[in-house]
Amino acid sequence: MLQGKLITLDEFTIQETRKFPQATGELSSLLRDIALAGKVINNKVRTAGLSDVLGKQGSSNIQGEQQEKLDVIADETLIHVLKNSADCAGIASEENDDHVSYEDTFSANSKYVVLFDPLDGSSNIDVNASIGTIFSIYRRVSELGKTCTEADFLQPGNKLMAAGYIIYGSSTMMVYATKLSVNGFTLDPSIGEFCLSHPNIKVPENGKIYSLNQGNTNKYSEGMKAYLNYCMESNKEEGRPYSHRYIGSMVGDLHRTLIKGGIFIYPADKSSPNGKLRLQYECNPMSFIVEAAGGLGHTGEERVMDVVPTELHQRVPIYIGSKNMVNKALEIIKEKEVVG
Ligand code: AHM
Ligand code: MG
Repeated sequence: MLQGKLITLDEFTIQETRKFPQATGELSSLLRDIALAGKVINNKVRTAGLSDVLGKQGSSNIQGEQQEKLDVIADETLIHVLKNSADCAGIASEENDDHVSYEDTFSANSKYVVLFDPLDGSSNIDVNASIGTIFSIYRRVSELGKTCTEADFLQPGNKLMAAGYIIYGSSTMMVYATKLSVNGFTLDPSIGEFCLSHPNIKVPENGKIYSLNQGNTNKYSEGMKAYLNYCMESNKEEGRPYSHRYIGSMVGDLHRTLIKGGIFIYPADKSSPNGKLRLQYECNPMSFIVEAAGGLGHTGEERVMDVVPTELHQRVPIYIGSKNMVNKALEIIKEKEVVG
């Protein structure tokens, strides 16, 4: 924690905005709205065991996955808060089939659209492990004054204006990135404000933790198996074997990676040729955050953020985290695939 004066998220974003005379403050105000939704969701998550919100909703999302009750509450909260925001033209959510264009005049004149995964890692809800909300903010490409269109939501990650996540862990934190920096704010429940606690986060270039679902090894490519062996191989100078840590919640696993360094992988495998994680709701925002902190996010073929999305719910393989670890993984996998 910083010693001395508390800086709230609002104060911080206002200070940042002042650095750019042409800035209108709309992005700061949108971040404030997302933080508000985060606080509402946090409240539901924190009391989930007490109220009747744990467990399955009994419906499925577009991907055919069962929705948890809290998934639905988080989704509705974000949609509602952003609809009332003066700075959001529309949203797209991992939980819904299509994007939603807000029809009112304020929204039609807003320059930004927001994409989100309302509650990532939701299989962890019932066991009280870290889960999170992931969000992305794009400047719309459709005509201002009209309702937004799907093209606004199908922009590559390299066009992101900002991205972030709110992690509901042992404390609640909001981490958000612009191209300039990544900053973390811890929710002080006594005053209900996110306060700057992790200024200018940089992901270490090297790390000693690998994070992936090792139970899927039999389905991995020969290249991935070779990389796993490398992680588990003994090499004193290089600090191997590495430790394996996997929560099964991308926000939790990547928050650790951001702070401590390491690599997080959700690769393609025999049953999921494009991996499991979604480009627009998980991989792009997380790559934007990690790269703004000095790390790397890659699909194995190209930078995640250079993939041109063709559909809202598309999936991509992902290798993300400390730059040197990601490059080493890609090198070993390529080598094996060329030889094999
Ligand atoms: P969700 O958005 O339905 O919660 O699924 C995404 C989650 C990620 O948080 C996590 O990294 C991954 O799924 C875990 O998948 P698996 O259980 O296959 O290892
Ligand atoms: Mg998710």
